[in-house]
Amino acid sequence: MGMFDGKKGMVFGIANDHSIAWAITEKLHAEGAEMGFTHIPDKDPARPRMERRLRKLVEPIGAKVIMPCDVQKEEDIDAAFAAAKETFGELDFVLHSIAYAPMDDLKGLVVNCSRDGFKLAMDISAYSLIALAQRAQHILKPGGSILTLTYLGGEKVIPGYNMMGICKAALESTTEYLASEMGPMGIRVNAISAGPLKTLSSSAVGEFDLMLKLYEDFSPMRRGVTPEEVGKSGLYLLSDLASGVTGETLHVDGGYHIMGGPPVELQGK
Ligand code: 0WD
Repeated sequence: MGMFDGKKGMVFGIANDHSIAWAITEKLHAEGAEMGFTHIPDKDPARPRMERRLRKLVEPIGAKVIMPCDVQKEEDIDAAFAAAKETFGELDFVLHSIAYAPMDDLKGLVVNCSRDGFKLAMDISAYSLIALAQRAQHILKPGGSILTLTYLGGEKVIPGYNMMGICKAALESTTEYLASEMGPMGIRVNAISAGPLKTLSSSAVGEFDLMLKLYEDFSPMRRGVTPEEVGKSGLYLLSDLASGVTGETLHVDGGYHIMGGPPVELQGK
């Protein structure tokens, strides 16, 4: 008996097997969940790289829906939820694991960020959670759950994370407002604030090895976290085990976020 036997959900944001959404999906699948998946629309239909990458991962686990969805397009989101309704009837969970910022704006100082880059990053990285929740509210069962992925850069200044930090602050606030509004519908909305993991997205942020070293030196657990650990916590928040938890940002970061200074053994060095 799996914890998700008979449960159905939609997963947005698997780019490849390093994606955090994939780590969570693997745990959900192991517990019996049935899922549908979306990928970024391929620019060249003759070479559907994104679709192929996703298919390779999710067909073997019995994906019920595989389709393109650009979260900037209302019609794409409508189509994804229409397919979910047709295939599953009702849903038990929605996983949102999506972020994007134009490289120049992401790498540059916030003070130099362009208006267009800011709008685009906010649209894909923060508004998209509202856009998904807007549709999901009509097919999520009472007891259903929405989960998104965030990072400490939304709470504290992490030099190098730059404008994405501002997007994450908006995303975390969005999580709380949605939780407040959807609670009466019996729907929970939570976020996981994950420690740095090597994925396509994080390779764009840069200085990944330096970040990992910081976690190894400063976090209470003196190490980074694994995709599997984020997967397990995702499973928890989407499951009935977290039936009393909503509006929460759960840090899966080895405790890094609680530290206000270096560990004693590093002081004075
Ligand atoms: O260290 C990390 N990797 C952390 C990531 C630490 C803490 C949080 N996160 C967050 C990210 O900010 C993001 O919100 O986790 C989420 C997932 O990120 P990921 O798993 O690290 O990255 P990735 O595997 O690249 O998945 C993000 C995906 C996109 O992948 P690419 O690399 O192709 O941009 O977001 C999706 C896409 O699949 N995405 C979109 N989906 C629909 N419409 C769009 C869009 N317009 N843009 C990006």
